[in-house]
Amino acid sequence: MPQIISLQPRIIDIPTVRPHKLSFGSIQQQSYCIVRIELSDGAVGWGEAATIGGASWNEESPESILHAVKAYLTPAVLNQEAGGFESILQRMDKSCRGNYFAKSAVEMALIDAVARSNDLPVWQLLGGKLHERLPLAWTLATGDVGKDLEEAYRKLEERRHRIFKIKIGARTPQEDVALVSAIARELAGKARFTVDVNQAWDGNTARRYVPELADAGVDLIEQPVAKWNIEGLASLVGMQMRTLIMADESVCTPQDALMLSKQNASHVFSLKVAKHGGLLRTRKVAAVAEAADIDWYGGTMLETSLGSAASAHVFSTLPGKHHGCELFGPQLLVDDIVENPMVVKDFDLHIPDGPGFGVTIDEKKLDRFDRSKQGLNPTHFDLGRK
Ligand code: MUC
Ligand code: MG
Repeated sequence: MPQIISLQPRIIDIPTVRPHKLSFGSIQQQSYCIVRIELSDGAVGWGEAATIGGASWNEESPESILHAVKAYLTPAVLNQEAGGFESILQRMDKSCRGNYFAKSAVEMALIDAVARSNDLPVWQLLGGKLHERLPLAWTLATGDVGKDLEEAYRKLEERRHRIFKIKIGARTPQEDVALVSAIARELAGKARFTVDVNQAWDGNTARRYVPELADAGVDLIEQPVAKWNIEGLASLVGMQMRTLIMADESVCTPQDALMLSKQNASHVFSLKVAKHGGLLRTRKVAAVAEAADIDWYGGTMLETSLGSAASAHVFSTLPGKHHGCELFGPQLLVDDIVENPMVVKDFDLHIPDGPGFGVTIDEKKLDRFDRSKQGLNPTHFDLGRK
């Protein structure tokens, strides 16, 4: 069995094609920590951890990820047997608590390398593919109804997306409900809608306005309240609306998943490789969902085609009821870091075959976007008016 002989992390920054507005601010660039792992048999694998708005989506940032990988995770994994995934996860946990995004980047690169070393697609290593394709959502987040509708019509026309997630929470709830209702009315019968509040509402606001979003025709409401507000989520589930309540920031570890299920606090979990700490732990959270009769949704941290392909591989192996995925990150970026992005056709994302994640890294692109070569762009994130 080959060993891990080198691990090289770097930060890259890629501008977005337009400002992307979330409840906590507006981004104009996405930042990634990219990890390259080399094995003693010559196989090379690539991993990625994406953050949104520096350290504002959760506690980790590109800089903290780079530091954790260099200072703690590299010494924990160097010279270890590459195929010992669980033992490597344990070693990373021993040397470094939390830091799930950082661990996910290392584990992703390792799994890619081992799959390539065995000439297998990653979905095969993970137990086999149940889905050849998944419905692919797009996020409307320009903050302007006219621009959102223009974008939605273009996506429908191109047959890329007919599920739209609308980012709300930065304006007043009344303004948000008006925006969502206007978009849903205009596109009625042509598309389905979800909204993501990214924790912006307190429980009373959510109980007041979630039913209005349900009346507007929204299928799924993602993280309306703070990540700690499990009782708030449970009270919304208890309202028995046709609209489903989805946890995102609240569900990171398998223990979070178990606690949410015990408290009847979610109909759906948004799964994300980074926040769960890797592909294997994504499967563990999905296993809790399956056991608790909770659906899953293939979430994104707006990864490049590398992280999106890794996510697509693990999502393709998951049983249980799902609501498609939102691995549209590469389309939001001015450029990509792979030579062969995943195929999007007839509103579905097609799961790539291998070897590894089935995408080939373009190292010239990595150099072009490398922060150490271009410097940090301080205007990339706007905290907004709140
Ligand atoms: C999130 O919280 O879900 C996913 C899509 C998008 O537009 O933002 C992200 C983060
Ligand atoms: Mg979310």
